[in-house]
Amino acid sequence: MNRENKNNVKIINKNKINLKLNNIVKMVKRNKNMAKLQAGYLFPEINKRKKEFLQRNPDAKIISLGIGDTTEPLTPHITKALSDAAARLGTDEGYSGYGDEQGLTELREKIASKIYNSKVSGEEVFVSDGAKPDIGRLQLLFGDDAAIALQDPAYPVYIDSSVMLGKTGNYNNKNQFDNIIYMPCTPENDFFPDLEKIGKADIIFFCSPNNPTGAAATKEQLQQLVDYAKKNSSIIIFDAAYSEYINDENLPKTIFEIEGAKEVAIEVNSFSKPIGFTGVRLGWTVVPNELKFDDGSLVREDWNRIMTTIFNGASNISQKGALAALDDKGLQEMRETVSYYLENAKIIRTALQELGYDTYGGDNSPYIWTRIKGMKSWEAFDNMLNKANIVTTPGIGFGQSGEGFLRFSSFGHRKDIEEAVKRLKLHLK
Ligand code: PGU
Repeated sequence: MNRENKNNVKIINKNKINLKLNNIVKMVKRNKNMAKLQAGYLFPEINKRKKEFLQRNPDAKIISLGIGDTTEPLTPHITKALSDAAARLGTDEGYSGYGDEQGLTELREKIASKIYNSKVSGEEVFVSDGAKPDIGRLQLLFGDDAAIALQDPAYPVYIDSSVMLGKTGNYNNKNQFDNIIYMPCTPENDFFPDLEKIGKADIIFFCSPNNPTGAAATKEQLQQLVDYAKKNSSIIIFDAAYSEYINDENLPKTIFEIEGAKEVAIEVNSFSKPIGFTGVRLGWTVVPNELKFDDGSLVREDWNRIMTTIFNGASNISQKGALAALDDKGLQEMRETVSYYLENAKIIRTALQELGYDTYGGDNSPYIWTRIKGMKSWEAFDNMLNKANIVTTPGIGFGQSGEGFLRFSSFGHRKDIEEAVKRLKLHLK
């Protein structure tokens, strides 16, 4: 090939590359909010590390005390209701298609009476496919100028969904997002934020019993929160996904036990943790009639508009299962399931305390929050995985104030919990 031909080939190739580049330039722009996120979602990241560890150590018998996912089989009464519901769908008379987007009226009313002691009405309860999707959808209620406050540490969905929906600034050099009010909740402040210091928040995400710290707020603490919200015209999004784990009868199981809460709070809850519906999927959100926006319109009406537009109702089979879970037999089985996991929590907590660790939670919550002195969270996570082959969750994954902590989940078969405890005693002395 002579020099001229070579040059022509070069030009043709360059044009091809330019054409490709042009194609790339012409692609749709990435959502700038997605680009603000710093890493993947916490739990898949943990799973990735676990898989890599297993590739290096194929014979390791890993015990997972990481993600809070239930392990015990569904109880008989609930299982029967689910299978009966499925069988009915296979008959001419029993088949049903789309249901009400808000859920079965009977279930909404049963949630109102059995869980809320009729402090809320069925009309205020919206049944859904789980608390996590509701947390994401709730973000649509508020504009992107709403000032959002979060507990630090917190369930990562609150911050990540705020970022995705453009309610935060950029990630800053403090490893946090601008325009978010972080409320440190640490052993030093009894895991309850100093509300005097936070300025004006429009939306406050608050989780009790808390994931990850296991702290369950007292009536007095929640009253302070409600009073703050009233004074500042804020709305509290109260995540009560672990409310059934509250043993202590003096502790509030719902924000609606607090005077004035119906004017300032929305509550999210779930059937995942009390009856093992993490895979079946079912949750609900309570939006009280008293809750209004500044123009006097009802928040409940906007929530209804959102749910009827982008949600098509929860599974009819799951809802029948939940109805069974809320009758006397179902409630008894629910208590047994919860007690089983709480006993696991006690076994783990006792072992960690005997080894000299400072632990929190685990009495009214399935999580034990443990300070690992002298180590950062990911280092402690790797240490636990390498030495004891136990997967935990690094505290830093829940926020800056979680650095230096590990979260132990008590969801697991008893024999695995006992084995985990043996390993802790052997390897972490
Ligand atoms: N709210 C809180 C506070 C949670 O901890 C979880 C689950 C949910 C809601 C989810 O409820 P669903 O009704 O099942 O949607 N947290 C677990 C699982 C991780 C995850 O990504 O949800 C955990 O390990 O923190």
